[in-house]
Amino acid sequence: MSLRKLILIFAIVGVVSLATWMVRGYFLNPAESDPASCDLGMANAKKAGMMHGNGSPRAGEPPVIDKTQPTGSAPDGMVWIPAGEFSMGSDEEMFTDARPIHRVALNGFWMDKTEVTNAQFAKFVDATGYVTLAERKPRAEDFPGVPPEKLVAGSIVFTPPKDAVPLNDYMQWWAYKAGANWRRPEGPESDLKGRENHPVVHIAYDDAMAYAKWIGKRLPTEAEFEWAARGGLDRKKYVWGDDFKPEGKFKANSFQGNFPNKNTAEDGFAASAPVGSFEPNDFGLFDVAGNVWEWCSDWYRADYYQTFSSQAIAKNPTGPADSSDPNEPGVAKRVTKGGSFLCTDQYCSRYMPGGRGKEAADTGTNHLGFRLVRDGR
Ligand SMILES: [Ca+2]
Repeated sequence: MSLRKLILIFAIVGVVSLATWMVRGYFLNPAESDPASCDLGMANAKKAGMMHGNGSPRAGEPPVIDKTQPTGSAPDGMVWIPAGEFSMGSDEEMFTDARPIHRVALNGFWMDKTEVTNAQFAKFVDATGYVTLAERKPRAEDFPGVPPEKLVAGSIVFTPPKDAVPLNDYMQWWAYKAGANWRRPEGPESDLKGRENHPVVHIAYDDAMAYAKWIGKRLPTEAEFEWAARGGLDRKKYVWGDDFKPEGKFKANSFQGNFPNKNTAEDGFAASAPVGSFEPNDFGLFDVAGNVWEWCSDWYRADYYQTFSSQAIAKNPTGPADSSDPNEPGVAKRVTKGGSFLCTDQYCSRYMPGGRGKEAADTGTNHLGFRLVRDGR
């Protein structure tokens, strides 16, 4: 079963609590993680001889940045992300899947300065007639038992409750909405008017891949995204440093107030913001923390970081060969990075560069988008 199928069954038939699964990756509360599953992952890693103890060599050293500039001018809307070496991952207690911090070396590459916008995605759709997954009617053969008339295209929309709710019931704030897709982010009654420059959302992995193929770029690897997001800083908590609000200034679009019911939007945005609304990081990238989650090309495995050798620096890692999420066995997921406008230290802190997200490849939501990279030099 894929996540999308589960969500559809939940939404249409109302028999399974599926939104729970959907948000686990985004809002994983340490108190609610499944220790048995995590232990199993560790045991498997040990069995496979992948454990190495205290992190790889040089994991405690500052990043190395290759100052060599690329030849030729920058592709439109992209910045050069230098080749280099850094310490990837996080020691934050809640990020159980982001340890140990390990050393990674990467080639340089070009990266979109911003998330792909609605206007940019519209050009692609105009040119190709592409129809996103959320706009397609689910196939009856994929949803046995669901009456055909109830197979309705749609997507997952953040739908906050009026009052405070316990934070262990995700279904209180996520809902499958018929008719929600990139053109209508909150459902049939919404549109993109005035949001041309916002990140496109409700994009499934294959939708992002189709856009990338058309424009001649690719999704970043998880390591490329984290290296780029950190902007050359050394193991800082946020992509701009260790202080959440330096000089009282918001540096990213996140969630303020009481999650999920009361969004005070002190940073100026209750939902997505136009790309580039906040200052760029030191590599010139906007919104690599907050605003919307972004797809990476790697498969997600909760135990992947445990596989790095203590004897070597990982060079241009592209992720594991398959996917495994103990919180949702059997559902293949890709990594997402960067967090979203729904991230808050009260509950989800994965807008920190070391945090990892995950999503089933066929699932889009209204806080998940993407940006692309291109090999350089
Ligand atoms: Ca906000």
